[in-house]
Amino acid sequence: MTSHLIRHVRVTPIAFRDPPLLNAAGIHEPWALRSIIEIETDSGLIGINESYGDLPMLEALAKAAPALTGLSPWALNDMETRIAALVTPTQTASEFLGTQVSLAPGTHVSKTVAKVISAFEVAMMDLQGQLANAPVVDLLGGAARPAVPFSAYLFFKYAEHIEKPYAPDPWGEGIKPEQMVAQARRMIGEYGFKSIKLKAGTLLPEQEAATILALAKAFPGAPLRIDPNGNWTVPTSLKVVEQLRGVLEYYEDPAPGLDGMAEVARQCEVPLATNMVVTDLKEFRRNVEMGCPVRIVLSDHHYWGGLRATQRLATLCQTFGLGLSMHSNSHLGISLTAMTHLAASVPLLSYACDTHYPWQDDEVVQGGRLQFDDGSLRVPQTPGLGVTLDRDALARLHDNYLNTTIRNRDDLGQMRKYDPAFTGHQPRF
Ligand code: GKR
Ligand code: MG
Repeated sequence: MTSHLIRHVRVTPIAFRDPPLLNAAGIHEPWALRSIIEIETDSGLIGINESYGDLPMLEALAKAAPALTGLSPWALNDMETRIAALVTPTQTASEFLGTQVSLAPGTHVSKTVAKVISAFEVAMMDLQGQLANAPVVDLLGGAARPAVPFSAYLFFKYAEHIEKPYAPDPWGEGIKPEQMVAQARRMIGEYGFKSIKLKAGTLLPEQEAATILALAKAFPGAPLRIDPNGNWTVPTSLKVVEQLRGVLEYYEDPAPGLDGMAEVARQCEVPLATNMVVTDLKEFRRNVEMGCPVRIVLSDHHYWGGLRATQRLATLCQTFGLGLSMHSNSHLGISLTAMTHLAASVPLLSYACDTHYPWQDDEVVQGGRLQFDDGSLRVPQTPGLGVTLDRDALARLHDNYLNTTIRNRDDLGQMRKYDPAFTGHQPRF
Protein backbone atom coordinates (compact mmCIF):
# COMPACT_ATOMS: atom_id res chain seq x y z
CA MET A 1 0.00 0.00 0.00
CA THR A 2 1.33 3.49 -0.90
CA SER A 3 2.07 5.64 2.11
CA HIS A 4 1.07 9.27 1.99
CA LEU A 5 3.21 10.87 4.66
CA ILE A 6 4.34 14.47 4.45
CA ARG A 7 7.82 14.67 3.00
CA HIS A 8 8.36 18.33 2.34
CA VAL A 9 6.86 21.80 2.84
CA ARG A 10 7.66 24.59 0.40
CA VAL A 11 6.76 28.23 1.05
CA THR A 12 7.08 30.72 -1.82
CA PRO A 13 6.63 34.43 -1.09
CA ILE A 14 4.87 36.32 -3.86
CA ALA A 15 3.94 39.93 -4.62
CA PHE A 16 1.19 41.24 -6.87
CA ARG A 17 -0.04 44.68 -7.94
CA ASP A 18 -2.33 46.38 -5.44
CA PRO A 19 -4.09 49.72 -6.15
CA PRO A 20 -3.68 52.86 -3.99
CA LEU A 21 -6.60 52.05 -1.69
CA LEU A 22 -7.17 54.37 1.26
CA ASN A 23 -7.93 53.23 4.79
CA ALA A 24 -7.65 54.41 8.39
CA ALA A 25 -3.99 53.40 8.63
CA GLY A 26 -2.96 55.13 5.41
CA ILE A 27 -2.86 53.72 1.90
CA HIS A 28 -2.00 50.43 0.23
CA GLU A 29 1.50 50.04 -1.17
CA PRO A 30 1.96 49.15 -4.86
CA TRP A 31 2.66 45.50 -4.07
CA ALA A 32 0.70 43.18 -1.77
CA LEU A 33 2.54 40.21 -0.26
CA ARG A 34 1.29 36.64 0.19
CA SER A 35 2.85 33.24 0.73
CA ILE A 36 2.04 30.14 -1.28
CA ILE A 37 2.32 26.96 0.74
CA GLU A 38 2.87 23.54 -0.82
CA ILE A 39 2.87 20.36 1.24
CA GLU A 40 4.19 17.32 -0.62
CA THR A 41 3.74 13.67 0.37
CA ASP A 42 6.21 10.89 -0.27
CA SER A 43 3.69 9.56 -2.80
CA GLY A 44 4.06 12.79 -4.79
CA LEU A 45 0.73 14.46 -3.95
CA ILE A 46 0.84 18.23 -3.36
CA GLY A 47 -1.60 20.15 -1.17
CA ILE A 48 -1.62 23.93 -1.57
CA ASN A 49 -2.66 27.05 0.30
CA GLU A 50 -2.23 30.84 0.38
CA SER A 51 -1.55 32.97 3.45
CA TYR A 52 0.11 36.18 4.70
CA GLY A 53 3.47 37.03 3.17
CA ASP A 54 5.00 39.50 5.59
CA LEU A 55 8.45 38.68 6.99
CA PRO A 56 7.45 37.53 10.51
CA MET A 57 4.94 35.14 8.96
CA LEU A 58 7.52 33.75 6.52
CA GLU A 59 9.92 33.24 9.43
CA ALA A 60 7.24 31.49 11.49
CA LEU A 61 6.31 29.23 8.55
CA ALA A 62 9.97 28.36 7.99
CA LYS A 63 10.44 27.56 11.67
CA ALA A 64 7.33 25.37 11.78
CA ALA A 65 7.61 23.57 8.44
CA PRO A 66 10.08 20.81 9.48
CA ALA A 67 7.64 19.70 12.21
CA LEU A 68 5.32 18.38 9.52
CA THR A 69 7.79 15.87 8.09
CA GLY A 70 6.52 12.32 8.54
CA LEU A 71 3.00 13.39 9.55
CA SER A 72 -0.08 12.00 7.88
CA PRO A 73 -2.15 14.67 6.08
CA TRP A 74 -5.03 13.53 8.33
CA ALA A 75 -3.11 14.34 11.54
CA LEU A 76 -4.40 17.89 11.99
CA ASN A 77 -4.51 17.72 15.80
CA ASP A 78 -0.93 16.49 15.96
CA MET A 79 0.11 19.24 13.52
CA GLU A 80 -1.54 21.87 15.74
CA THR A 81 0.28 20.65 18.87
CA ARG A 82 3.64 20.61 17.10
CA ILE A 83 3.16 24.09 15.63
CA ALA A 84 2.04 25.63 18.93
CA ALA A 85 5.17 24.23 20.60
CA LEU A 86 7.39 25.79 17.94
CA VAL A 87 6.02 29.22 17.11
CA THR A 88 4.27 30.61 20.19
CA PRO A 89 5.62 34.19 20.26
CA THR A 90 7.56 35.58 23.18
CA GLN A 91 7.14 39.18 21.99
CA THR A 92 4.09 41.00 23.36
CA ALA A 93 1.56 42.41 20.95
CA SER A 94 2.27 46.01 21.94
CA GLU A 95 6.01 45.57 21.37
CA PHE A 96 5.29 44.33 17.88
CA LEU A 97 2.69 46.90 16.93
CA GLY A 98 4.22 50.02 18.43
CA THR A 99 1.95 53.00 17.77
CA GLN A 100 0.84 51.94 14.33
CA VAL A 101 -2.82 51.25 13.69
CA SER A 102 -3.33 47.62 12.77
CA LEU A 103 -6.35 47.15 10.53
CA ALA A 104 -5.40 43.66 9.66
CA PRO A 105 -5.43 41.25 12.60
CA GLY A 106 -3.39 39.00 10.33
CA THR A 107 -0.33 41.17 10.96
CA HIS A 108 -0.71 40.80 14.73
CA VAL A 109 2.00 38.75 16.43
CA SER A 110 -0.50 37.29 18.92
CA LYS A 111 -2.06 35.46 15.98
CA THR A 112 1.13 33.68 14.90
CA VAL A 113 0.14 30.20 16.08
CA ALA A 114 -3.38 30.50 14.64
CA LYS A 115 -2.03 31.83 11.34
CA VAL A 116 0.58 29.10 10.89
CA ILE A 117 -1.87 26.35 11.86
CA SER A 118 -4.35 27.73 9.35
CA ALA A 119 -1.70 27.96 6.63
CA PHE A 120 -0.85 24.26 7.01
CA GLU A 121 -4.35 23.01 7.83
CA VAL A 122 -5.83 24.15 4.52
CA ALA A 123 -2.98 22.58 2.52
CA MET A 124 -3.36 19.33 4.52
CA MET A 125 -7.11 19.35 3.87
CA ASP A 126 -6.38 19.84 0.18
CA LEU A 127 -4.31 16.65 0.43
CA GLN A 128 -7.05 14.87 2.39
CA GLY A 129 -9.56 15.76 -0.31
CA GLN A 130 -7.28 14.37 -2.99
CA LEU A 131 -6.86 11.15 -0.99
CA ALA A 132 -10.57 10.79 -0.25
CA ASN A 133 -11.66 11.99 -3.69
CA ALA A 134 -13.83 14.61 -1.99
CA PRO A 135 -13.98 18.42 -2.08
CA VAL A 136 -12.85 20.24 1.06
CA VAL A 137 -16.43 21.36 1.70
CA ASP A 138 -17.40 17.68 2.17
CA LEU A 139 -14.59 17.21 4.68
CA LEU A 140 -16.15 20.13 6.54
CA GLY A 141 -19.52 18.39 6.73
CA GLY A 142 -20.92 19.19 3.30
CA ALA A 143 -22.32 22.27 1.65
CA ALA A 144 -25.12 24.21 3.33
CA ARG A 145 -25.38 26.22 0.10
CA PRO A 146 -24.13 25.48 -3.43
CA ALA A 147 -22.65 28.95 -3.98
CA VAL A 148 -21.28 31.66 -1.69
CA PRO A 149 -22.31 35.31 -2.15
CA PHE A 150 -19.63 38.03 -1.84
CA SER A 151 -20.05 41.79 -1.54
CA ALA A 152 -18.79 44.71 -3.62
CA TYR A 153 -15.96 46.04 -1.45
CA LEU A 154 -15.52 49.73 -2.35
CA PHE A 155 -12.48 51.80 -1.40
CA PHE A 156 -11.78 55.49 -1.63
CA LYS A 157 -8.67 55.62 -3.76
CA TYR A 158 -6.24 57.71 -5.72
CA ALA A 159 -5.91 57.28 -9.46
CA GLU A 160 -2.29 56.24 -9.23
CA HIS A 161 0.45 55.27 -6.78
CA ILE A 162 2.82 58.09 -5.91
CA GLU A 163 5.84 56.13 -7.25
CA LYS A 164 4.04 55.32 -10.54
CA PRO A 165 5.53 51.79 -10.54
CA TYR A 166 3.28 50.56 -13.35
CA ALA A 167 0.39 51.80 -15.52
CA PRO A 168 -2.55 53.20 -13.50
CA ASP A 169 -5.28 50.69 -12.61
CA PRO A 170 -8.52 50.86 -14.62
CA TRP A 171 -10.67 51.99 -11.64
CA GLY A 172 -9.56 55.63 -11.68
CA GLU A 173 -9.87 58.03 -8.79
CA GLY A 174 -12.52 57.26 -6.14
CA ILE A 175 -12.98 60.22 -3.81
CA LYS A 176 -16.26 62.00 -4.60
CA PRO A 177 -19.61 60.28 -4.03
CA GLU A 178 -20.33 60.16 -7.78
CA GLN A 179 -16.96 58.50 -8.41
CA MET A 180 -17.79 55.91 -5.75
CA VAL A 181 -21.18 55.22 -7.32
CA ALA A 182 -19.33 54.69 -10.62
CA GLN A 183 -16.88 52.35 -8.85
CA ALA A 184 -19.82 50.36 -7.46
CA ARG A 185 -21.55 50.23 -10.85
CA ARG A 186 -18.43 48.91 -12.48
CA MET A 187 -17.79 46.29 -9.78
CA ILE A 188 -21.40 45.15 -9.68
CA GLY A 189 -21.52 45.12 -13.48
CA GLU A 190 -18.47 42.87 -13.66
CA TYR A 191 -19.18 40.57 -10.73
CA GLY A 192 -22.93 40.78 -10.03
CA PHE A 193 -22.54 41.53 -6.30
CA LYS A 194 -25.76 42.29 -4.42
CA SER A 195 -24.36 43.80 -1.17
CA ILE A 196 -22.00 46.78 -0.90
CA LYS A 197 -19.33 47.53 1.68
CA LEU A 198 -17.56 50.88 1.86
CA LYS A 199 -14.13 51.09 3.47
CA ALA A 200 -14.21 54.38 5.38
CA GLY A 201 -12.25 56.15 8.14
CA THR A 202 -10.13 58.04 5.67
CA LEU A 203 -11.98 61.15 4.34
CA LEU A 204 -14.15 63.49 6.39
CA PRO A 205 -16.98 61.44 7.96
CA GLU A 206 -19.63 63.70 6.34
CA GLN A 207 -18.18 62.90 2.92
CA GLU A 208 -18.15 59.19 3.68
CA ALA A 209 -21.74 59.32 4.95
CA ALA A 210 -22.74 61.24 1.79
CA THR A 211 -21.16 58.43 -0.24
CA ILE A 212 -23.30 55.82 1.50
CA LEU A 213 -26.41 57.92 0.90
CA ALA A 214 -25.47 58.25 -2.80
CA LEU A 215 -25.01 54.46 -2.98
CA ALA A 216 -28.36 53.89 -1.26
CA LYS A 217 -30.01 56.08 -3.88
CA ALA A 218 -28.19 54.45 -6.80
CA PHE A 219 -28.76 50.87 -5.58
CA PRO A 220 -32.12 50.86 -3.81
CA GLY A 221 -32.56 47.89 -1.49
CA ALA A 222 -28.92 46.72 -1.69
CA PRO A 223 -27.57 45.80 1.78
CA LEU A 224 -24.97 48.48 2.66
CA ARG A 225 -22.14 48.47 5.21
CA ILE A 226 -19.58 51.05 6.22
CA ASP A 227 -16.25 50.23 7.91
CA PRO A 228 -14.06 53.09 9.24
CA ASN A 229 -11.79 50.63 11.10
CA GLY A 230 -12.29 52.29 14.49
CA ASN A 231 -11.16 55.67 13.23
CA TRP A 232 -14.19 57.58 14.57
CA THR A 233 -14.83 58.76 18.12
CA VAL A 234 -18.02 57.57 19.78
CA PRO A 235 -19.81 60.92 19.10
CA THR A 236 -18.75 60.81 15.43
CA SER A 237 -19.89 57.18 15.15
CA LEU A 238 -23.28 58.11 16.58
CA LYS A 239 -23.63 61.17 14.37
CA VAL A 240 -22.86 59.20 11.21
CA VAL A 241 -25.20 56.33 12.05
CA GLU A 242 -27.96 58.87 12.66
CA GLN A 243 -27.31 60.37 9.19
CA LEU A 244 -27.51 56.86 7.75
CA ARG A 245 -30.69 55.91 9.59
CA GLY A 246 -32.57 53.09 7.83
CA VAL A 247 -29.77 52.47 5.35
CA LEU A 248 -27.18 50.17 6.93
CA GLU A 249 -27.28 46.37 7.12
CA TYR A 250 -24.59 46.48 9.81
CA TYR A 251 -22.11 49.01 11.19
CA GLU A 252 -18.55 47.70 11.04
CA ASP A 253 -15.93 48.82 13.59
CA PRO A 254 -17.00 52.49 13.90
CA ALA A 255 -15.20 53.31 17.17
CA PRO A 256 -11.94 51.92 18.58
CA GLY A 257 -11.79 49.08 21.10
CA LEU A 258 -14.54 46.92 22.51
CA ASP A 259 -15.31 49.62 25.08
CA GLY A 260 -15.80 52.20 22.32
CA MET A 261 -17.97 49.77 20.38
CA ALA A 262 -20.03 49.06 23.51
CA GLU A 263 -20.66 52.77 23.99
CA VAL A 264 -21.84 53.07 20.39
CA ALA A 265 -24.00 49.95 20.74
CA ARG A 266 -25.80 51.39 23.77
CA GLN A 267 -27.08 54.29 21.68
CA CYS A 268 -27.57 52.81 18.22
CA GLU A 269 -30.05 50.34 16.74
CA VAL A 270 -27.93 49.11 13.84
CA PRO A 271 -26.07 45.89 14.75
CA LEU A 272 -22.31 46.33 15.16
CA ALA A 273 -19.90 44.04 13.32
CA THR A 274 -16.18 43.62 13.81
CA ASN A 275 -12.97 42.16 12.54
CA MET A 276 -10.99 44.31 14.99
CA VAL A 277 -12.24 43.75 18.52
CA VAL A 278 -13.38 40.11 18.44
CA THR A 279 -10.46 38.38 16.76
CA ASP A 280 -9.84 35.44 19.09
CA LEU A 281 -11.58 33.45 21.82
CA LYS A 282 -10.37 35.69 24.63
CA GLU A 283 -11.94 38.71 22.94
CA PHE A 284 -15.04 36.65 22.11
CA ARG A 285 -15.47 35.90 25.81
CA ARG A 286 -15.07 39.55 26.75
CA ASN A 287 -17.74 40.54 24.22
CA VAL A 288 -20.09 37.98 25.80
CA GLU A 289 -19.27 39.19 29.32
CA MET A 290 -20.14 42.73 28.23
CA GLY A 291 -23.56 41.61 26.96
CA CYS A 292 -22.54 41.26 23.30
CA PRO A 293 -22.22 44.87 22.07
CA VAL A 294 -20.80 43.31 18.90
CA ARG A 295 -23.59 41.35 17.20
CA ILE A 296 -21.77 40.09 14.09
CA VAL A 297 -18.31 38.54 14.06
CA LEU A 298 -16.42 38.88 10.80
CA SER A 299 -14.47 35.66 10.69
CA ASP A 300 -11.30 34.99 8.75
CA HIS A 301 -9.87 31.48 8.69
CA HIS A 302 -6.39 32.89 7.99
CA TYR A 303 -6.09 34.19 11.57
CA TRP A 304 -8.84 32.33 13.43
CA GLY A 305 -6.79 29.11 13.23
CA GLY A 306 -8.14 27.51 10.07
CA LEU A 307 -11.31 26.17 8.53
CA ARG A 308 -12.29 23.89 11.41
CA ALA A 309 -11.55 26.55 14.04
CA THR A 310 -13.83 28.94 12.13
CA GLN A 311 -16.56 26.31 12.17
CA ARG A 312 -16.15 26.15 15.95
CA LEU A 313 -16.43 29.94 16.03
CA ALA A 314 -19.72 29.58 14.15
CA THR A 315 -21.02 27.23 16.85
CA LEU A 316 -20.07 29.78 19.51
CA CYS A 317 -21.79 32.58 17.59
CA GLN A 318 -24.90 30.44 17.35
CA THR A 319 -24.77 29.70 21.08
CA PHE A 320 -24.74 33.40 21.93
CA GLY A 321 -27.17 34.46 19.21
CA LEU A 322 -24.52 36.32 17.20
CA GLY A 323 -24.30 36.64 13.44
CA LEU A 324 -21.28 35.63 11.39
CA SER A 325 -19.77 36.95 8.20
CA MET A 326 -16.31 36.97 6.62
CA HIS A 327 -13.48 39.52 6.51
CA SER A 328 -10.76 39.72 3.87
CA ASN A 329 -7.38 41.21 3.04
CA SER A 330 -5.67 41.55 -0.36
CA HIS A 331 -5.55 37.98 -1.67
CA LEU A 332 -5.60 35.73 -4.72
CA GLY A 333 -7.64 32.70 -5.75
CA ILE A 334 -6.39 30.00 -3.37
CA SER A 335 -7.53 32.05 -0.38
CA LEU A 336 -10.79 32.87 -2.13
CA THR A 337 -11.43 29.18 -2.84
CA ALA A 338 -10.72 28.18 0.77
CA MET A 339 -13.07 30.97 1.94
CA THR A 340 -15.73 29.61 -0.42
CA HIS A 341 -15.47 26.00 0.87
CA LEU A 342 -15.66 27.26 4.44
CA ALA A 343 -18.52 29.72 3.95
CA ALA A 344 -20.50 27.07 2.07
CA SER A 345 -20.13 24.68 5.01
CA VAL A 346 -21.41 27.10 7.68
CA PRO A 347 -25.21 27.52 7.67
CA LEU A 348 -24.94 30.55 9.99
CA LEU A 349 -22.73 32.45 7.55
CA SER A 350 -25.59 34.00 5.66
CA TYR A 351 -24.24 37.52 4.95
CA ALA A 352 -22.39 38.19 1.70
CA CYS A 353 -18.67 37.76 2.51
CA ASP A 354 -15.99 40.42 2.01
CA THR A 355 -13.39 39.92 -0.68
CA HIS A 356 -10.63 42.15 -2.07
CA TYR A 357 -10.54 39.99 -5.22
CA PRO A 358 -11.78 42.65 -7.69
CA TRP A 359 -8.83 44.85 -6.68
CA GLN A 360 -6.29 42.30 -7.84
CA ASP A 361 -5.71 41.55 -11.50
CA ASP A 362 -3.28 38.66 -11.13
CA GLU A 363 -3.71 34.98 -10.34
CA VAL A 364 -1.60 32.04 -9.24
CA VAL A 365 -4.02 29.19 -10.00
CA GLN A 366 -4.38 27.33 -13.27
CA GLY A 367 -7.15 28.68 -15.45
CA GLY A 368 -6.58 32.25 -14.30
CA ARG A 369 -9.04 34.52 -12.52
CA LEU A 370 -11.96 32.84 -10.73
CA GLN A 371 -15.35 33.53 -12.27
CA PHE A 372 -18.22 34.92 -10.19
CA ASP A 373 -21.76 34.21 -11.20
CA ASP A 374 -24.31 36.79 -10.05
CA GLY A 375 -22.02 37.90 -7.20
CA SER A 376 -21.39 34.36 -5.97
CA LEU A 377 -18.77 31.67 -6.36
CA ARG A 378 -19.85 28.08 -6.84
CA VAL A 379 -18.26 25.66 -4.39
CA PRO A 380 -15.80 23.44 -6.28
CA GLN A 381 -16.87 19.81 -6.56
CA THR A 382 -13.49 18.39 -7.54
CA PRO A 383 -11.20 16.73 -4.94
CA GLY A 384 -9.48 18.91 -2.36
CA LEU A 385 -9.61 22.67 -2.80
CA GLY A 386 -10.29 22.20 -6.49
CA VAL A 387 -7.59 24.62 -7.65
CA THR A 388 -4.01 23.88 -8.65
CA LEU A 389 -0.94 26.04 -9.02
CA ASP A 390 0.04 27.67 -12.28
CA ARG A 391 3.82 27.21 -11.98
CA ASP A 392 4.66 29.94 -14.50
CA ALA A 393 2.44 32.42 -12.65
CA LEU A 394 4.00 31.41 -9.35
CA ALA A 395 7.49 32.02 -10.72
CA ARG A 396 6.46 35.41 -12.11
CA LEU A 397 4.82 36.48 -8.84
CA HIS A 398 7.84 35.30 -6.90
CA ASP A 399 10.02 37.44 -9.19
CA ASN A 400 7.79 40.39 -8.29
CA TYR A 401 8.56 39.64 -4.65
CA LEU A 402 12.30 39.53 -5.30
CA ASN A 403 12.10 42.81 -7.21
CA THR A 404 10.28 44.81 -4.54
CA THR A 405 11.83 46.00 -1.31
CA ILE A 406 8.49 45.67 0.55
CA ARG A 407 8.77 42.99 3.20
CA ASN A 408 6.01 44.03 5.64
CA ARG A 409 2.74 45.77 4.90
CA ASP A 410 3.11 49.43 5.85
CA ASP A 411 0.08 51.55 4.92
CA LEU A 412 1.19 54.28 7.34
CA GLY A 413 4.69 54.61 5.86
CA GLN A 414 3.19 54.63 2.38
CA MET A 415 0.80 57.45 3.32
CA ARG A 416 3.69 59.50 4.67
CA LYS A 417 5.10 59.59 1.14
CA TYR A 418 1.99 61.59 0.17
CA ASP A 419 1.66 63.49 3.45
CA PRO A 420 4.74 63.53 5.71
CA ALA A 421 2.62 64.92 8.59
CA PHE A 422 0.20 61.96 8.58
CA THR A 423 0.33 60.19 11.97
CA GLY A 424 -2.20 57.38 11.57
CA HIS A 425 -3.22 57.86 15.21
CA GLN A 426 -6.79 56.92 15.86
CA PRO A 427 -9.53 57.89 16.25
CA ARG A 428 -8.78 60.58 13.70
CA PHE A 429 -12.30 61.99 13.34
O1 GKR B 1 -7.31 46.32 2.81
O2 GKR B 1 -7.18 48.33 3.56
C1 GKR B 1 -7.61 47.20 3.62
C2 GKR B 1 -8.59 46.85 4.70
O3 GKR B 1 -8.79 47.96 5.52
C3 GKR B 1 -8.12 45.67 5.51
O4 GKR B 1 -6.82 45.91 5.97
C4 GKR B 1 -9.00 45.35 6.68
O5 GKR B 1 -8.41 44.33 7.46
O6 GKR B 1 -10.67 44.70 5.06
C5 GKR B 1 -10.34 44.76 6.35
C6 GKR B 1 -11.48 45.22 7.22
O7 GKR B 1 -12.59 44.86 6.96
O8 GKR B 1 -11.23 45.88 8.24
MG1 MG C 1 -13.43 45.61 8.79
